[in-house]
Amino acid sequence: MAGEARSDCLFCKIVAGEVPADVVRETETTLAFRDINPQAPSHVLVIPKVHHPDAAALAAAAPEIAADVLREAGEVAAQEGSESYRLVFNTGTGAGQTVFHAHVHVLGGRGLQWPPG
Ligand code: DGP
Repeated sequence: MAGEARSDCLFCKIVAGEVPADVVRETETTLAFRDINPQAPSHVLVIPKVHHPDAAALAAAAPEIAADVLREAGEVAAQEGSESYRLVFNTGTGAGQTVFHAHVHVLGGRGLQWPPG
């Protein structure tokens, strides 16, 4: 059920401390940790601690936590010294989503091309 930790979800396991992660920030409702496969010099994922399959589902079910995730994404960028940065929500397999627990990629530390691929 959305909102409850799922035993088959990698990011729920990171929240529970069952899978290690390089955590850079934590709040009551969010966790931020370095992506295992960085696509930029600074590549951090910010996730809600509660399980929702993607960002839109999170925003529909718990808009205040979606706002927490966005606020934390900005805090991560500032902490990383990224004056310019990009937030990415891959949604659906066709867009490259591989982990179905809502998360935002915070990419910085280099120039970022537009449009993205
Ligand atoms: P996405 O492809 O948008 O669903 O992003 C999932 C990201 O999660 C991807 O960039 C790689 C990252 N990732 C996958 N497994 C792990 C892991 O075990 N630890 C960490 N830190 N990141 C992971």
